[in-house]
Amino acid sequence: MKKRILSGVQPSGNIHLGNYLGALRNWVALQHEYESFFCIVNLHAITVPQDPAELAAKTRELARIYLAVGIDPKVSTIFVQSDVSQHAELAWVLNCITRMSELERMTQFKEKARRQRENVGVGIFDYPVLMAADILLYQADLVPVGEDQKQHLELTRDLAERFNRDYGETFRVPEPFIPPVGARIMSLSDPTKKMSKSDEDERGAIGLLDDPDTVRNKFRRAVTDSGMEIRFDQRRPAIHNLLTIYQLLTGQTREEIEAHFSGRGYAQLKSELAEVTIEFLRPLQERIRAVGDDELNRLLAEGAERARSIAAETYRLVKERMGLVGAR
Ligand code: AQP
Repeated sequence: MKKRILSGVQPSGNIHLGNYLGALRNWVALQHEYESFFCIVNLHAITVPQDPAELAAKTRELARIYLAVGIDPKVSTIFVQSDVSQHAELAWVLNCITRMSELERMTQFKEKARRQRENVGVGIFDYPVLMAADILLYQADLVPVGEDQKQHLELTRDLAERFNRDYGETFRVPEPFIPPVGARIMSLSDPTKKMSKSDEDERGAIGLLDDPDTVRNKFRRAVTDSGMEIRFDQRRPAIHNLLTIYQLLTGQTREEIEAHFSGRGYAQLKSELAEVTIEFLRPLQERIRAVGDDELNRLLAEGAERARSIAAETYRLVKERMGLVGAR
């Protein structure tokens, strides 16, 4: 039997190169080796306020992006989280075995709470528990994510182990899969922060749907470090970030890239990187536009049905283990 993977992206804003290089790209590579479930995590997206019409549109846009980057619905299951009610149900159960102190420690919560300061939603606080439910429902062996999700994965493992210990063997304990390169693509306007959909400064992220002029402008205005040399050097995070994006999009080795840019300036790097990115995005955007509405509806309905069958079986077991029974 193939091992299983599960991962997801929130339909909360413009999907960017960080999401692609840190997550989606690896899903495509892994899907033939693993039985794969790729979720559009709209229940996670509503942990911050969303415009309903926009959320619905972004959910469908993200499904198109999954298909366009190369997720093959013949081998992978693509579905929308809110189509499978067991995600929210299992999250409640897991809430009851999670400690406040565990969630208070989460870096993402602390960062988002700091940005929102007043009226921080309970949903943001509880986000990692819902994520644990997403993963454990499918008995995933592996969870391909960017570096930022590592801490959440550790909590998922702890909750699975705790439940198994207290109620009997129920969940598979998943491992994170974090790519060796690209796990943390940084903001173009502040290379100390990760590239993020929710960044107020839109210049920090290259959206997968950005047009060529926008891409050129964003790279042109990207922050650089002091110094002149174009080398992969962790101590110069801005250039390191630009070079990492270049490396992942061209498939060239670091040595080839350093040799290519030897004696050239930052402006050259930025303009070549912009063109490489535009050439990568052009066919991707065409494929996104080519996915028809009917095709999308059919795929999402099939995906939800397949996901539901597995989620229902796990949740039935959870209820049995916990004594959650009613009429027989
Ligand atoms: N900058 C990044 N570099 C590498 N991987 C990244 N991921 C996100 N940002 C980077 C990975 O993308 C997947 C989906 O992320 P998400 O939508 O669930 O939310 P996120 O991690 O919180 O990403 P954003 O873009 O920062 O969204 P907002 O601003 O809405 O919170 C995950 O696997 C993540 O690791």
